[in-house]
Amino acid sequence: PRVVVLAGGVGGSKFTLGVRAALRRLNAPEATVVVNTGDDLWLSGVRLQPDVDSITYALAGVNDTERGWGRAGDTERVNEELQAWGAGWPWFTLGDLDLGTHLARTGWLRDGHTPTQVLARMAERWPLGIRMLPMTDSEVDTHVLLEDGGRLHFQEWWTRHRAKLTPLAFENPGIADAAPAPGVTDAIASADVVLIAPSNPVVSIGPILAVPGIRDAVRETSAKVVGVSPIIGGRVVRGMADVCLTAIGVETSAAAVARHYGARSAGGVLDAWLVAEEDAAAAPEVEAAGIPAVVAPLWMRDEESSAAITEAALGA
Ligand code: GDP
Ligand code: FO1
Ligand code: CA
Repeated sequence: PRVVVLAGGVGGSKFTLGVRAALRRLNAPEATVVVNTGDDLWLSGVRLQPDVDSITYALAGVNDTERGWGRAGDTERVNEELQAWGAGWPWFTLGDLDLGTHLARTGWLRDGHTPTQVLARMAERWPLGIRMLPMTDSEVDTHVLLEDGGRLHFQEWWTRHRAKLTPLAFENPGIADAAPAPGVTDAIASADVVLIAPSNPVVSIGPILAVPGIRDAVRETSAKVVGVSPIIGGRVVRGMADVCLTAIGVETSAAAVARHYGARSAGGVLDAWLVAEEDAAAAPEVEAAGIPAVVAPLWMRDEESSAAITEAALGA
């Protein structure tokens, strides 16, 4: 099957590894992952793409699996020097190997290549086995609006304040004028299955669907659209999706997130929703919203357990 995955960083990369493994078993390795670029930012003169890099490094097998971001075995010599200069953010670490990626990317962007072209070039270094596309070539970094009227880049809100400042809303300035990256809507239109990774529904999947044209492409494709719950046992596995969901008035539960995405038959994007075994009791609630629910183990402990989720989704 031709598979398209919509994904963010940590949940997205663990899921994408499983998609690749499952498709290899079917001898059908044709998959495209459309990656959130709302997390991107400029820092110390370089362009960072945290979710793009998390997935690239994970598919290449060079990621730091403990931290969930950056390169395995990285060092921080350049970062110490940046800190000594008072450059960048004191709470934000740029690893030496990771900085190589940012420098290469920024150089190519300055040479006039688009983010899509830059990502294609970066993907040539390793046999990733999955085509990666950014959601858009426009810079639409996610901002967090705060109660006191302030506004922070999502990365500052998360890495500096650890999501402790109550968010009122999330915004992607400029997104109304952004277009899907070349190839994104075609991939969705010609897919057999579209998978929504168990990524943050608000700041990872939210921005992807907010790029004008992407939500419509998902609504109109002849592919089956299957989502995987990022909530297990009524909790986020890690990260700050609970804080993000609360801000947009959605409960942190598998059923509430399914209702947030909505049934395709009722104006939403889902044809089916995978809920964790721990949330089996929520399945009737999901079905009541017109979304067929499939109960499956949703812990992505390793490539095998993640591949089993893709197999359950393909069976749905
Ligand atoms: P980020 O960009 O690094 O924040 O990562 P994503 O947006 O791709 O994914 C974050 C979400 O992944 C969180 O809401 C977690 O609950 C979810 N997640 C992480 N690990 C797992 C897992 O093993 N299983 C499931 N179902 N969800 C997970
Ligand atoms: N997360 C942190 O908590 N602290 C950091 O210093 C940090 C540095 C960093 C550098 C490059 C990169 O691609 C990601 C980095 N992250 C860091 C992770 C990132 O902020 C987030 O976890 C994701 O963007 C959340 O979706
Ligand atoms: Ca992210």
